[in-house]
Amino acid sequence: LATEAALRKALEHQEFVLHYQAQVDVANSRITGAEALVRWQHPKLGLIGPDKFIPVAEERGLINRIGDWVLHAACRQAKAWEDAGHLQLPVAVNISARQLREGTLRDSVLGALAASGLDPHLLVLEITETAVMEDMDTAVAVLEDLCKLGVAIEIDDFGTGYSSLAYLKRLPIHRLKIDRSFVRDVPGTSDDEAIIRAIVSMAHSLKLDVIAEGVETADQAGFLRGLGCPDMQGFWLARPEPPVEFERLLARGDIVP
Ligand code: G
Ligand code: G
Ligand code: MN
Ligand code: NA
Repeated sequence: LATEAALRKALEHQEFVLHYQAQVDVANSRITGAEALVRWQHPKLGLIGPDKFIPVAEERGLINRIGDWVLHAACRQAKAWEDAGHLQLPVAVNISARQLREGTLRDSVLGALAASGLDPHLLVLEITETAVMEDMDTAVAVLEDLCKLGVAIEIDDFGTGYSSLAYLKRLPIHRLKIDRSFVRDVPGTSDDEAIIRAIVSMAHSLKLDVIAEGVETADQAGFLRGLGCPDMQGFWLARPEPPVEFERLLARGDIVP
C-alpha cells in the first residue's frame, strides 16, 4: 500500500490533502486556530490517514518532500482564509523529527511563507520533544531563526517524549500541547489530574501558552477550564474537516458543543 514508489507517485499526482481541526477557547467559544492534518486521497482506496503512510515516508526519506508540500498547502490555505475576510487564524503544522534534523525545515518554511504571502505570525510549527532531543544544537539554531521571523513554535504531545525539561530554557517555545493520553481519563484519575495541573502551572510560570488535545467530553473540558486551560482541541469541539466544511465553522466563528 504505502510503499516508497506509491508515495512518490502520490506526490507527483498531488494526491495529498489537508484537513483542519479547530482549536477553541472554550471561555468564549471562539475558534483560535487550526491544526492541519495530512491525508492521502488515494484514487482507488479512498482517504488514507497519516499513521498509514507518514512512518513509511519518514523511513524512506520522503518526509521532507511531503512536509514541504504540507507547509506550502497550509500557508496557502491560511492566506486564502484571511483574504476571504475570515478572522486571521493561525495554522499549526506537524513537523517530523527528520525535517528538523536534516536541515530542510528552514528553507521549506521560508519558501512556503514567501510563496503564500502569509504573515509568519500566523504559522505555528508543532514539534515533538523527541525530535528536539535528537539534535538539540540543530533544533536551537533552526527554531531561533524561524522564531525571529515571527513563526510560533509548539511542543506537541507534551509530556510523552524522552526528554529533559532543560530544552524549555534553550528553545524559543510559545506553546505546550498537553498530550491526549493525559486528558483521556480526567476527571477522576488522580495521577493524570496531577500531571495536567503541573503542566498548566509550569506553562503559566514560564509564560508559555498551553492547549490540550484529545478533548472528547464536557467533563474533560470542564476540568481543563477549571485549571486555567481554556484552549483546547478535540472531537467534543470539532473533528478534523476538509477545507470546505472547516470554512463553515469559520464563517460562524464560534463552536458551542
Ligand atoms: O490526523 P490523525 O489523528 O490521523 O494523525 C495521526 C498522526 O499523524 C498524528 O500523530 C499527527 O501528528 C500525524 N500527522 C498528521 N499530519 C501530519 C503532517 O502533515 N506531518 C507529519 N509529520 N505528521 C502528521
Ligand atoms: O499527534 P497529534 O497530536 O498531531 O495528533 C493529531 C491527531 O489526533 C489527529 O489525527 C486527530 O485526528 C486526532 N484527534 C483529534 N482530536 C481527537 C480526539 O478528541 N480524540 C482522539 N482520540 N483523537 C483526536
Ligand atoms: Mn499535532
Ligand atoms: Na502531532
